[in-house]
Amino acid sequence: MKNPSAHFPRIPRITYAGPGSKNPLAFRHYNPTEMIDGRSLKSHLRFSVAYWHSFRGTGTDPFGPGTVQRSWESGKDALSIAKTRMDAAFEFFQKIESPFWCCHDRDIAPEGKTLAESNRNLDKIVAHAKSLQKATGVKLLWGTANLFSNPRYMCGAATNPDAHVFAYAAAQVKKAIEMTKELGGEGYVFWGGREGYETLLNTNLKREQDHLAAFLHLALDYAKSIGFKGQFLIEPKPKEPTKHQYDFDVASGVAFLRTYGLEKDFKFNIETNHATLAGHTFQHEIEVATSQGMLGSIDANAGDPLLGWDTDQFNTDVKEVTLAMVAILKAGGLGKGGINFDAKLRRPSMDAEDLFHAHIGGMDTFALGFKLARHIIADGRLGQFLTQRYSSYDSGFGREIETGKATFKSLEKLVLTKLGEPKLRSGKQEYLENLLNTYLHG
Ligand code: XUL
Ligand code: CO
Repeated sequence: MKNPSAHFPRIPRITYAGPGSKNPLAFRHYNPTEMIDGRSLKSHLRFSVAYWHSFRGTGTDPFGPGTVQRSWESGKDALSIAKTRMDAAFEFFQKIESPFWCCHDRDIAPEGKTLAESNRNLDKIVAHAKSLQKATGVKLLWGTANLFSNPRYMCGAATNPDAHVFAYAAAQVKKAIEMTKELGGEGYVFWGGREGYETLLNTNLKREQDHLAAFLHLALDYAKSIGFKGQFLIEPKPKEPTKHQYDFDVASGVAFLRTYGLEKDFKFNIETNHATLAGHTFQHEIEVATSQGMLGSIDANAGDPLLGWDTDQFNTDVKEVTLAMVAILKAGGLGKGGINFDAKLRRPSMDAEDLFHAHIGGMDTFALGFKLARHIIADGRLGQFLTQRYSSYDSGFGREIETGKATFKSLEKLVLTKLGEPKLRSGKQEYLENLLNTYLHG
């Protein structure tokens, strides 16, 4: 990069100033170099910036055009703008201390008139991204393909009733996997895009699901054939843009992957606002994934409880994030996944500086949640309560139930001859909620 301050000249590199700081452009909880269990906080949390929201988001909504004005969005043609935009993005990644970024193919390079032209554009920008990655040390967390914006995908990509569209999507994903490999991506994400339906009057649900599975098998085969070692990830979402998305939530995703023999090769990228749209908590979706050993990565954001759509806000809810971090840490952390801010600024937040406030808030919230979660686990009272609550399964007939030795007959005999009526035991929810508050607020 020629001039590291070319695009955000008034904003310094964000540094850690501690919880007492009143500086709005400093971290209060995220100290990237703080060592915890022999590793830096930066390497525990593996933050990532989402290119599509932070560098392609314009502030448009269904009622009006974009509001943001970015100094780098000018140039002689789409490719040179794409390059300057990427310079700005890497300046941002460095200044905000994000070790990773994520992108769709079409976020970074303009789509051409033909697939061949789109591929050539992508090659040029990928080469630029590669040199910026090398110069800055910022890495690609995961790559993906945009299979939802272009009108050709209006009725789905892999689930399109027209095999021609399936073939086009296959060609696009082939290239997107190559892009991800070239940039050293740690993973490759499949968010369902428009893989769903509006009405069953025009939809063969079984064939569409079969086609989606066939597509994922083809993607896996191709990735293996070119030696791409990154983790494949499914990102469930119940609705929006389609009324019913096939990857509804983690539980239905597990069933889908197992049905089609894909469960060993895929994990989940769990997004907070997708969880809440499905009627679950973020923690619930993480626990369903970890219970299957299938937690892959996190798309960090938040919805608005008063709205029913994907608002993709930066998450500043310490309680929600702490509970999610407890679930993540109990499962051994994020491994090669990370915490990707799949979140966008509100439409009136049109200043470039707002990008910094948003990410500082998200990063601080996750750093604080991480620290609180470690404290909760180390303190042990919540864990002990759970252990105690299930202890009747640790020995005797409870153990026999868990190990498959009990039968309906043996259990009936026990109840009739020995156990009688079970004693009621409190679930202690109010006590536990108070305990959680003491961790969060003292
Ligand atoms: C859409 C969404 C996507 C995926 C990547 O709701 O979350 O941005 O994360 O395609
Ligand atoms: Co997402």
